[in-house]
Amino acid sequence: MMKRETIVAPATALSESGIGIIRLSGDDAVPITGKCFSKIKDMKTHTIRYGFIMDGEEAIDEVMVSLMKSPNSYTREDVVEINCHGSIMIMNRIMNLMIKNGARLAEPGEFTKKAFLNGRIDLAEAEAVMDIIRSKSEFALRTSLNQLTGKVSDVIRLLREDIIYQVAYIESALDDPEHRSLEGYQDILQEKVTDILRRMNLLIKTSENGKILKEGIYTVIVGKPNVGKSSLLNLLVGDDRAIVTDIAGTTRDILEESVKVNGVMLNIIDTAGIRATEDTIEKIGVEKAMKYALQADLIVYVIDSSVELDENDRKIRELINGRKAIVLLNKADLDTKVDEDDIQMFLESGDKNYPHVDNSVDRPAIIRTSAKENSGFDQFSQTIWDMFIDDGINREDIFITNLRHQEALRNAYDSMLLVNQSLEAKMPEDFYTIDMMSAYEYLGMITGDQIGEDLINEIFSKFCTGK
Ligand SMILES: Nc1nc2c(ncn2[C@@H]2O[C@H](COP(=O)(O)OP(=O)(O)OP(=O)(O)O)[C@@H](O)[C@H]2O)c(=O)[nH]1
Ligand SMILES: [Mg+2]
Repeated sequence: MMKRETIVAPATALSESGIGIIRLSGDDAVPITGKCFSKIKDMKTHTIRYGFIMDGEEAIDEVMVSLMKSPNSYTREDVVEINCHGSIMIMNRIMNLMIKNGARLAEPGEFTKKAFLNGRIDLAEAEAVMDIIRSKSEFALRTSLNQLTGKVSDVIRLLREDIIYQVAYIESALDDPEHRSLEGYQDILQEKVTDILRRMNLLIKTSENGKILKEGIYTVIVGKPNVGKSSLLNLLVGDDRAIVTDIAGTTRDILEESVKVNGVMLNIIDTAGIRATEDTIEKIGVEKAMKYALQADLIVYVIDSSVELDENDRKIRELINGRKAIVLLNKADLDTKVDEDDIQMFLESGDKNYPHVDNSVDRPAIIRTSAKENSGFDQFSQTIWDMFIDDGINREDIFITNLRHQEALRNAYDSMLLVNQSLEAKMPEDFYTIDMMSAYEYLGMITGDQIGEDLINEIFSKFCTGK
């Protein structure tokens, strides 16, 4: 077998702290460490020893060294971890010493890449390592842990097995028509394909919900000046976060806050009121508001129901056309000049002017609110839940939250849809084995069973060094 290069990197952040850990992995991890810590030569695997790292005669630091011999280590290679003092200078000196003794500085993610290449974990599990390090919420952490322990991979492997079994059956029947018949097989296959599509669809659904639960909904509040946008933000945050005055054009820049509404995180952005203006600063604010709205998952369009709609509202209508949106008829405590029907008509007439309406997006919900009297917001939060969280999804499900996995899953699903079409059109068998194979391959990209070296390198380069 080829000798596996020994790599070294700090496994903890290079910053002042109680301890710092330097990690080595490779066939020469023990002899390289041995040049500055001779005790390692008679250490047993999975033990830890106290001593000094020596640069010739000079002691560099007082350390604890642990040894994990191949194959029972993170990378499946010999792994040495040096627990030194968490000083940037000491860590750098030890690293330099290791490099002088024959180790190479690890690339970002290289330890985990070795674990993958040496077959200890699959790609989805490797990627979970990075997600765990970066997870920012409990939900994100649990999802990543599920992925690390192979739950995602198990589901994907089962799908792959089911697909390849059918392909193998068809191919063998085509090869050996005397002994195997495909008669009546299309019906059986149709059933299988329907089942596979259903399982994939559920995964895709959870992945959409997973993104929302993990990262929150990017929500942008838009509306004309003085309608109560900042009041809404303050109400949701439960604090006087934004300045609220009766002067139109109070908010000029964007303001970002995270709030939990009905268990769902909203990353909510308050913007400058949208109107035609000559004021330079306000103009920039309006442009920013439009730009943010274009990137939002959800647009909350606030209207002052005590004031007639005008030209500026038409501008905003363009903005929400075909997007996920909620219209709030705010200031419901005042005399009503615009009601639900007016809004409905207003939005519909907008559709005519813009025939390219995306029909997959529902008409915006219209809700009466009063930020002053705190009314209508229960309905608002319920609407958000209904819009974004699918029924039948619960938090214990397997969530595919990695974007790369989601894409592969969608591609696999599309390929299986083609199989479904061929079946319905009663095409000959060898027709759809091609599409089944491509679904099989797409799924294999998730676990790394079917993936090119370039992509592997790209995935691991996003890791931090030392992991
Ligand atoms: N009566 C009543 N007044 C409200 C309500 N919501 C907000 N206001 C008042 O309307 C005025 C404008 O509120 P803001 O929250 O600053 O409005 P905005 O949309 O952020 O305004 P700009 O930042 O200028 O675009 C303030 O005087 C609020 O107190 C409401 O539901 N009812
Ligand atoms: Mg404001």
